Amino acid sequence: MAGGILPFLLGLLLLAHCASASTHRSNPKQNTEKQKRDSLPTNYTTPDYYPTPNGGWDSNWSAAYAKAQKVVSNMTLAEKVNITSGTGYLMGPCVGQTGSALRFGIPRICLQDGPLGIRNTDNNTAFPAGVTAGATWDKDLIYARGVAIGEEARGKGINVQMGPVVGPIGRKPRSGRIWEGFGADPSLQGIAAAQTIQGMQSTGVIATLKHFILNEQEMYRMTSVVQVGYSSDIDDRTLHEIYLWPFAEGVKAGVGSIMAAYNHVNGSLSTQNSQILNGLLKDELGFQGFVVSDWYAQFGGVSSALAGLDMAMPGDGAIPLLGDSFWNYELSTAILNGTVPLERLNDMVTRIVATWFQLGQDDDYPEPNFSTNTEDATGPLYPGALFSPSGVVNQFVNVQGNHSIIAREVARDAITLLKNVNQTLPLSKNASLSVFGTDAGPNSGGLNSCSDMGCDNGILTMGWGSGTARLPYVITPQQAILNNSANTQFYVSDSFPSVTAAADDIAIVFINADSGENYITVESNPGDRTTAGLNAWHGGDDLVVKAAAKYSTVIVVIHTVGPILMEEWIDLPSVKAVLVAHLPGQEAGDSLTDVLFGDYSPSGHLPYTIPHNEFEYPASVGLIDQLLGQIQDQFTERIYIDYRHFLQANITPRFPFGYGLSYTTFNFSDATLTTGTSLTEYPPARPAKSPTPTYATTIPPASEVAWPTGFNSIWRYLYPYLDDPAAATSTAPYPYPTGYKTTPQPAPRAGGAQGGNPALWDTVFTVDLKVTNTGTTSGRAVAQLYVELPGDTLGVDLPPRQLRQFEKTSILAPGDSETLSLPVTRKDLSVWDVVVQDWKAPVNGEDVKFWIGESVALEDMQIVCTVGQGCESA
Ligand SMILES: *[C@@H]1O[C@H](CO)[C@@H](O)[C@H](O)[C@H]1NC(C)=O
Ligand SMILES: *[C@@H]1O[C@H](CO)[C@@H](O)[C@H](O)[C@H]1NC(C)=O
Ligand SMILES: *[C@@H]1O[C@H](CO)[C@@H](O)[C@H](O)[C@H]1NC(C)=O
Ligand SMILES: *[C@@H]1O[C@H](CO)[C@@H](O)[C@H](O)[C@H]1NC(C)=O
Ligand SMILES: *[C@@H]1O[C@H](CO)[C@@H](O)[C@H](O)[C@H]1NC(C)=O
Ligand SMILES: *[C@@H]1O[C@H](CO)[C@@H](O)[C@H](O)[C@H]1NC(C)=O
Ligand SMILES: *[C@@H]1O[C@H](CO)[C@@H](O)[C@H](O)[C@H]1NC(C)=O
Ligand SMILES: *[C@@H]1O[C@H](CO)[C@@H](O)[C@H](O)[C@H]1NC(C)=O
Ligand SMILES: *[C@@H]1O[C@H](CO)[C@@H](O)[C@H](O)[C@H]1NC(C)=O
Ligand SMILES: CC(=O)N[C@H]1CO[C@H](CO)[C@@H](O)[C@@H]1O
Repeated sequence: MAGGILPFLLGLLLLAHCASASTHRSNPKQNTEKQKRDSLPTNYTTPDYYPTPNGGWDSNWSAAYAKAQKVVSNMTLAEKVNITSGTGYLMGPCVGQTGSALRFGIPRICLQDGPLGIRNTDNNTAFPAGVTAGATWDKDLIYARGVAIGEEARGKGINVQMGPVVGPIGRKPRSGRIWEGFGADPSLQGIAAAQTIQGMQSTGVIATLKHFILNEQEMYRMTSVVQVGYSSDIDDRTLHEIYLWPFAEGVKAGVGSIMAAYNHVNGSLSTQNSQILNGLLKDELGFQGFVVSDWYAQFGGVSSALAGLDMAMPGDGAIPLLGDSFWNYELSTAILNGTVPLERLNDMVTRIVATWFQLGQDDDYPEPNFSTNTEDATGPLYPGALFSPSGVVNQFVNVQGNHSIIAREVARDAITLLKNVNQTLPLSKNASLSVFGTDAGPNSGGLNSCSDMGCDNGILTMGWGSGTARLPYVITPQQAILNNSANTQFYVSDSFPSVTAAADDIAIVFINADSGENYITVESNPGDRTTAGLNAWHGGDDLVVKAAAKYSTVIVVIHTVGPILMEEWIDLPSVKAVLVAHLPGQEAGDSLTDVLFGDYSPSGHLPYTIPHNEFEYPASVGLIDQLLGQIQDQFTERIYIDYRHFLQANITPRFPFGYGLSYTTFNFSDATLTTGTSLTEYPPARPAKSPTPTYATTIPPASEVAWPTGFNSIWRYLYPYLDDPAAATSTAPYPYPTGYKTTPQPAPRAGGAQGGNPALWDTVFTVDLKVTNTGTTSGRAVAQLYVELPGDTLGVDLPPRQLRQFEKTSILAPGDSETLSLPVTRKDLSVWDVVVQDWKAPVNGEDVKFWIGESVALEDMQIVCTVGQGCESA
């Protein structure tokens, strides 16, 4: 989300003042029109999908929906509108909050960022970022990180914690926020998101999977008074096989909320795109929770309600702090005048209340005890109001528990060793070291001196934007190295000093590459890496080259948001070892020295490809920079992103997806292929929907949204109430969107439960194999399973290998073995059939191959299994 988009919004506010503020009130006409899409390429379509399928038909949620139905059936119109609508920017402790229905014990629901810990608070943990969690390839660690984030959210009284991120997926290597998700592959994203969601939600907090969908570039994603946000134009198969895939896994894991993105999809704004919200998410994927808008991503009241939005955040209209809204009092009006069917409002509220029950928040859940707006103990309760009552806003509750342990484990087990000539690593504790680069040291401006981490100064622990958390402290590499080797000289500078190096001196050079969210520009990079490109920042390449000229042994340590170019130095003879430490969070130093000095072998693997240069990517994944008119971002590379492209174009990258060395070596052996559920061309028929809650359909009396007598309202705070409710009732016809209808759509055949037809998750094959540590040091191996599908049989083109499953061993001592089991589902072997609108698989898995190895590259494959023939060494 963009709760910190204040500077951007203030800019808009100024523009709005120059124009006329009244034009930005929700305009009834505007509400129905699709966003302007004159320039949508003619071969993309925006299907309509109405009405919104009601929630509550999946058995996993039936108890929660039954409780919700009792409550919602007794709610007044004002209470219902309260639960769906944010009360305005800066109108409470969290980045967003709804109104309340206290008669039923439902408080103002607090929503807070973000995916790597609690944003803008104190006594919290700054966890490693999503990309770091992905690089561990360790499901248990990813789950444990989710639990810890959930515990911290609950401890601060947050109802809805906004993470994890699977979109952007990493289509564009320069895109600003690819570090918030888990890596450039749908299965890696999906598995990691499901673990994170289950971990977070085990604590009772509602997780938010975001951003739905195709938010693959930061620049121009937002609609402003001067420009409409870009449109991601995509074909149906690519959407299903790449971008929708991790969302399906998240829905299957039971995620409580999903955030609708800023961008358009095929020319229709994400928050009012009935095809993606009603059709794909709520019907095909069977999502039972609620859809929340990204902050200020809502641009129509009626249109967004009809298209399937359930909660508007932060509640204001297009411009904050003007006291206007698309919902709140406008939604009350739209119900009284019959334009938004009462059934739709009932479904919105039921979805939100059912989610609250599903996560057990009716049982002793704390209220917010922190403020995202200030670090002071006391202050205004509603900073957005000119005259606000004051009180205690921060209780400084320490929620860190023992989470530094899990934070360090994730950061350590993500560290990815790319080069290690002649066992340069690990270092001995008394080695004579010279350390270069500001990335080894602290932020010279002070810890957290840049709001939302909007600078690149010192050790890079995370990117910038709303997806950050304040550091309670940071262990810098400098501190941690000093603890391990007193014999170290530090040159915490980005220019190479004049030094004389003895023959056995070792140089460690720290470099980094940063990026973030579009509301902050850092060193001329507006979120996306426009200026820096994929190179190291602050002359990092030059620093390595100069060190390599002076020292015969150079170790490069990289903190990076994503792919980074290394060609200027990777083949220099003195560059002996290279470690990618990703974005480690607060435990940066200790997690690194755990590996540098050999207490642990590195066990991370790249969650993306590292190319030789950017020309190796398809042109269509470059950033689009266009000042006027709506950008049409066509996904013409289709399914061929990251390694899928490199395989298809037959380009050997510098380092392949999944790559990562260890201090030891592993042998995969004794592999067996077991057949499970027999694989038919299409899955068996989906289960029918169970009935959903029903309510009275008569429009409630207008008096239900009259101001309560003696109500002490707060200026600019957003309410459901109307000054003259009777005037809102109307029987005038309403110009509904084209394609609008009220009779339910036939249930899509690919649906049937959370995530889709449950048969898609039948295990159809399992590969078991033995992993043996064949080296002389302890270490952990990752077995990655890639599928090779028969494109001819399926009638589509396909990359030769696609990741579908992985497992990581425990720490294996030299000579020790562990058996890993890699189940493969029906969906893992299927492609999206655009005609039948279902998942299509090769019958009985004929001609399917399973490749198991330590990266996607053929030379890193150890085992290959063929259906009907069994397994052998690759
Ligand atoms: C976008 O347009 C393409 C081409 O017409 C179509 O295949 C696809 O289903 C559309 N997707 C959405 C979400 O509208
Ligand atoms: C709501 O009203 C129903 C009767 O319609 C009643 O049985 C139920 O107890 C009420 N529930 C609450 C939470 O007030
Ligand atoms: C709606 O929520 C506000 C807080 O945002 C609260 O003051 C008001 O009492 C609520 N209205 C009803 C009818 O519960
Ligand atoms: C739409 O047309 C463009 C230009 O011809 C092409 O590159 C793109 O693949 C087409 N998209 C679809 C969904 O057919
Ligand atoms: C949903 O219910 C099924 C069957 O009762 C169960 O196997 C599954 O684990 C449940 N999923 C979730 C996310 O609760
Ligand atoms: C009903 O109210 C909504 C919200 O103000 C408005 O957008 C819509 O145009 C109204 N419908 C009619 C028929 O006036
Ligand atoms: C603040 O957090 C503590 C510990 O989680 C909790 O006990 C308390 O109820 C919270 N404060 C409020 C006002 O809910
Ligand atoms: C952290 O503390 C919890 C209980 O407070 C305990 O269950 C857990 O094992 C501890 N975790 C670690 C990694 O020590
Ligand atoms: C690795 O060590 C061997 C034996 O000491 C030496 O011959 C070789 O040149 C070294 N390789 C590199 C790349 O330094
Ligand atoms: C235990 C702890 O770290 N407490 C800190 C909580 O936050 C306040 C305000 O930032 C600090 O003063 C405490 O030291």
